[in-house]
Amino acid sequence: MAITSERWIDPGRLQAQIDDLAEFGARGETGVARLVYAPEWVAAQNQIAAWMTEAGLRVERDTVGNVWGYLDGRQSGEPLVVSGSHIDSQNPGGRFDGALGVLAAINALAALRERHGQPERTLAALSLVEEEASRFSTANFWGSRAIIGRIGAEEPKRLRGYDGVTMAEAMRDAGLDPNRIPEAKRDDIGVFIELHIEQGPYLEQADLPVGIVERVTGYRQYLVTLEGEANHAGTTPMDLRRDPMAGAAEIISGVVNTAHRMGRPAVTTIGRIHAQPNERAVIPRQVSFTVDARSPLPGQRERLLARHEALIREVADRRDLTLSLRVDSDRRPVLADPVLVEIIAEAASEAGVPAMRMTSGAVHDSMQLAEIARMAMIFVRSRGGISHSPEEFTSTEDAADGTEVLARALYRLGYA
Ligand code: HGY
Ligand code: MN
Ligand code: MN
Repeated sequence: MAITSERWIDPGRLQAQIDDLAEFGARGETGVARLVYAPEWVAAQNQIAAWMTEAGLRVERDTVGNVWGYLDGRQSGEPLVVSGSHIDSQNPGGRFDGALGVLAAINALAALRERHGQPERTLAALSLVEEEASRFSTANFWGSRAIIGRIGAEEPKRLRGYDGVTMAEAMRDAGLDPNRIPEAKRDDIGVFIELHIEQGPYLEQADLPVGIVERVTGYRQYLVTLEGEANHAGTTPMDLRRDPMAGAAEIISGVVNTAHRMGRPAVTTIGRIHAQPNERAVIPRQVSFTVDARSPLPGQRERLLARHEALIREVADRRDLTLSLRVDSDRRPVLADPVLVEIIAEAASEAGVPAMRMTSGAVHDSMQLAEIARMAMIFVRSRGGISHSPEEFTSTEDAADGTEVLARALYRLGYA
């Protein structure tokens, strides 16, 4: 715990809410599986709305299901200063990814209201509906995309979850009308600050509780589908095969090694693979897999992607496989607003919270909102650098340190 004379944030209240929220969609001792628009997600968003009301915030739900809690300012018509994150999780994930940012925003605004009363400019806590793509593989930040007006009219019917349900049906199940998504679009946000767990090892290695994000990584996610010819595993000579699994193996090993050889900060991951018919003694007819490639350095990202695409095409061609290369997500790296970075650094120093500037290797809602607002992020240390796992853990002290920094940054933005 950092040393400071007086704290605005009550660590006990924050921790109690982290624990209580983790009950919605709890899996095992510490896991959470809270998929967007599922019943446990609806219950969690209702709980968030209740905590916002308890904190003295004016609560509004938009047409996509984001929950907003406003601390209204004296000056109406000024752009909003917003902080928040998402409450959906990986399947299963941990208790902190996204959830901590929502709870930090609520606790920061509660503390500001209790200590300083009404702000000059309106501050808002935001609980976004979806970030993880854990139910709909291409939902791509459903909540924040709705806010920036980037959801295509056909998407609610086109997107189908792993459970076979369309996005439109899932929204209706949660009491929302997919035809009204365009109404969630906003043009009144001036600042968006997202507090998030680091999800990586750097803060722990530096023995620091808090990071100030200067840049969020760029990435591209593909679905690669290779199609060949199914045949008998014993009778078909190797040289006569059109084997998509052999092609997939070569590509997978190639792209992962390309990122490895390129070195930090390039990363490439194959997270999902599916073979058909998926039988022991059958050469598959089709193999599809995801490729997730990232770098926060624009030039390196382009080189990485170019090499991956060249390899994928070359292998498919040489092995006489039919290739479908679908791009599901594609974002260049995004810079945080330098003035906000300074404000957060000053807030950390005022709070006595040691912090370092860093890069986010994960992608975040903040990248979407950066299109319409000045954006910054505050990271808090993740134990062991582990995330997207029930093992994810952030201590009460670190969570409170990050929230303290957030509250003091919001004070500078809302009250000065
Ligand atoms: O994949 C990501 O970086 C994010 O956690 N969804
Ligand atoms: Mn997240
Ligand atoms: Mn995540």
